[in-house]
Amino acid sequence: MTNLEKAADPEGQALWHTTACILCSINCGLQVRIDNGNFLKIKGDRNNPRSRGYTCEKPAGLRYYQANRDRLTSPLRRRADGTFEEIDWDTAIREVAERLGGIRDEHGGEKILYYGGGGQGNHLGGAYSAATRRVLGMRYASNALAQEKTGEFWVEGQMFGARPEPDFENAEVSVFIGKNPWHSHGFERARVTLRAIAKDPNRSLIVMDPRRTETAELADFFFQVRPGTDAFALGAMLGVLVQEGRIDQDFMARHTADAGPLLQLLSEVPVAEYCRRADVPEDRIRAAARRLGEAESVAVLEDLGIEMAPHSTLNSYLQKLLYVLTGNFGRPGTMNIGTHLGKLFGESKTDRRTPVGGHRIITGLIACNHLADEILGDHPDRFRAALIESGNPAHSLADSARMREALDALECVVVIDVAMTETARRADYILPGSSQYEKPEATFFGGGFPDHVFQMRHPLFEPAPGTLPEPEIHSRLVAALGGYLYEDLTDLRLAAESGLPAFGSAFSAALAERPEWGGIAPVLLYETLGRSLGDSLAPAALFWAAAQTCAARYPDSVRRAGFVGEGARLGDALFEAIITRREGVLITSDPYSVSFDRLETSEGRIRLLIPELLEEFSLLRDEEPAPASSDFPFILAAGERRGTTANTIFRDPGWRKKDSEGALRICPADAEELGIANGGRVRITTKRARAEAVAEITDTLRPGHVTLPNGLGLGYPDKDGQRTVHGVAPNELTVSEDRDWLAGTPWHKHVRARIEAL
Ligand SMILES: Nc1nc2c(c(=O)[nH]1)N[C@H]1C(S)=C(S)[C@@H](COP(=O)(O)OP(=O)(O)OC[C@H]3O[C@@H](n4cnc5c(=O)[nH]c(N)nc54)[C@H](O)[C@@H]3O)O[C@H]1N2
Ligand SMILES: Nc1nc2c(c(=O)[nH]1)N[C@H]1C(S)=C(S)[C@@H](COP(=O)(O)OP(=O)(O)OC[C@H]3O[C@@H](n4cnc5c(=O)[nH]c(N)nc54)[C@H](O)[C@@H]3O)O[C@H]1N2
Ligand code: SF4
Ligand SMILES: [Mo]
Repeated sequence: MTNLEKAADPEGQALWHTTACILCSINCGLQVRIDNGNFLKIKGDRNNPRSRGYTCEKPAGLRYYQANRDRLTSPLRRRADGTFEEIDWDTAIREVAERLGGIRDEHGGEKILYYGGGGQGNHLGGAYSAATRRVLGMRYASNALAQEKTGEFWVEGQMFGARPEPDFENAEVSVFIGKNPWHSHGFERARVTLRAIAKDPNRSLIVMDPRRTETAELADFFFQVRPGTDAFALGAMLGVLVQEGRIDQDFMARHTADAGPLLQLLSEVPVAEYCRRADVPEDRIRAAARRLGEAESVAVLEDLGIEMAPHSTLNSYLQKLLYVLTGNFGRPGTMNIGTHLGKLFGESKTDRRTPVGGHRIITGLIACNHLADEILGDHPDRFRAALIESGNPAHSLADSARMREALDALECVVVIDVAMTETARRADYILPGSSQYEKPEATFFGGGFPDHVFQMRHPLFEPAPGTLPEPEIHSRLVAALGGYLYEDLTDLRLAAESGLPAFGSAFSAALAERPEWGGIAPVLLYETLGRSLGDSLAPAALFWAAAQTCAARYPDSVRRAGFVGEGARLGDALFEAIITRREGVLITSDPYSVSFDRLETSEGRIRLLIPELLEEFSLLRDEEPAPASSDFPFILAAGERRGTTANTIFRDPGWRKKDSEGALRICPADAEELGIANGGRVRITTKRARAEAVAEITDTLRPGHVTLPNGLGLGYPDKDGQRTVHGVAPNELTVSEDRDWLAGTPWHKHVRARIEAL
């Protein structure tokens, strides 16, 4: 910096760049300083309208993501002996198009599975992949949402036809079930809001979790439930609400459809007995239910603790009944339905089934736990190939050994990733993406209600040599597969140079003339409007279509956010703001009452009766939670979120300064009985496999319950290229048949295990 520059900018503001964190779905705004292709300093961005300066401890380590020894720097092709050779991009695109195109021609494009599409910070690759999938005639997809949230999506589809989100900032009572927001977040500024709730005598926090988590420590009502028995605890709470006459009759009469059979069932719940089965005190369950019934506002969030456990989908249903029966919807501090810029998932209502097993496909996604069965074997409709993008199924899905076998059985596996993952190592072709800070990126996770903020991140660094942004990869693949000819795009390119209105008209006219272009619209936008933004911003082109759809669907909400214009001009204004306001843009603003208008059930009311789940609920009466077996006396929660985990986004173990091996947590009584010392080594045995870990003795756990962190067990090369695995890969221990009957969600929080001292 020259003295003149220093005088003009004494704080050195010009040295800071605006971006966001990619480590969880909240995507907090960041201010960063960079040097030499990597991060130098990182702090929260006070100008980000959503996170307002907040961060947790994790983004401080982002340099381990941006540069590490596992980053890919060239397209790779598998040799016959299983090793990889570098190839140039032209060869890679040509051969991938030939191989996948060949499988399409021989077996049909529907035999090629798409897996992934984005992680915690990147959803653009998935959005552009729609074009590649279309030219290849691919029909089936799956990703990590189909091993956690699809059960909840299905219930929401049945009840609301939409996805309500919690307003904890304003809630009088906040409820977390199988969710530890202190570490895992799930809503913005989680720790600030949790502390504010805990400090305020007029507000309450209710937590249901077998472990006394950091969140539970702040709770007014903490239910240290027996693992896997939430359906009983929630059923008991609902029973109290109905039996003590604490439901909101007026709300129900106005906004819900027939409730009769449900209320009948709940009136018969043996509350004391269900509390005993869940091992929670009846008087506290009654007190918490009364608190829910009386509160001005209640917001509820569930997560993996009940999704990845027995009665997964039923749990999601019961959780929603807590707030609907008490009328906590469509007001401040309750549950509300916001807007979307882009859709994260497909329709929940269509009844599609998987080709081999005939399993339900929810929101367009095949349950991850069914994937291996849809590949292995000789069923004529089995998958023959896979395109895997920004996902690591060989590590993150149940039963890693079987997942590896399934990947190896495919005729062709193509992986698009930034790193040499466990999945990439089994690919036939690996296409290296530029990192999430080397290209425009964004996520379509919920943006908040009543104010929805969207942030597009601008590239901070040049793409690492040898890498390409995913939109470029998809565009090249689509062109190689004959989806479009560059020379056919000249008119659209020229129109883009004359401004958005001209481009909009030309683009609609082009689609009307060539309907087959509709399916590959993302890459056409990229090659035309995108190129007019400059090559480094080209991937942002898709936001123009997203902005148009958003403005057409929610014109009043977009106007309330301050945008003006009629028709397509409103969408253009939104697009301009998205690509220029780096700290994030308020894209829609709503009155709370709009939630009622956004119910998309056929009746326009909240539907309370879900026959499949009512039946499962009634069967609980005869279900005694399975006792511990002598072979496997423990319940292992395989995959706990900690301050030292961030899915598999950090592969470099150097990131983890504490808990570097990812300890097995166990309570003092169990440790003593087994002769396990704090920091000592233990063996974990499940019906699937064995693993070794260090033990951490903690009184936060119940006897019989142990936990292992998620995101560990990744291979990483040392300086000499020797690959070692750090910590336990949780899914070596799990099996895919332990899953929910309806949505196929794995029971990762409920793995029967034996623990021994070593
Ligand atoms: N630090 C960090 N944050 C993350 C992530 C990360 O890797 N690291 N990953 C992100 C992702 S992808 C997700 S999906 C979310 C997940 O976020 P969470 O679901 O909050 O994370 P978990 O720790 O897996 O599980 C939550 C809680 O479930 C409890 N639990 C286990 N068994 C049961 C049970 O039978 N009943 C009940 N009621 N609770 C039970 C556990 O004790 C744990 O406290 O986190 C996101 N945020
Ligand atoms: N046993 C057990 N298993 C679990 C869980 C558990 O609690 N227990 N949690 C589950 C949950 S909730 C989730 S969400 C999954 C997460 O597991 P995955 O869906 O496999 O996702 P991530 O670890 O988030 O990382 C996805 C991939 O994106 C890659 N990547 C990063 N940036 C880019 C980019 O810019 N472009 C491309 N193309 N790739 C990129 C990373 O290298 C990584 O391979 O794990 C699940 N697995
Ligand atoms: S809460 Fe999530 S997005 Fe925010 S800083 Fe932490 S990991 Fe990053
Ligand atoms: Mo997740």
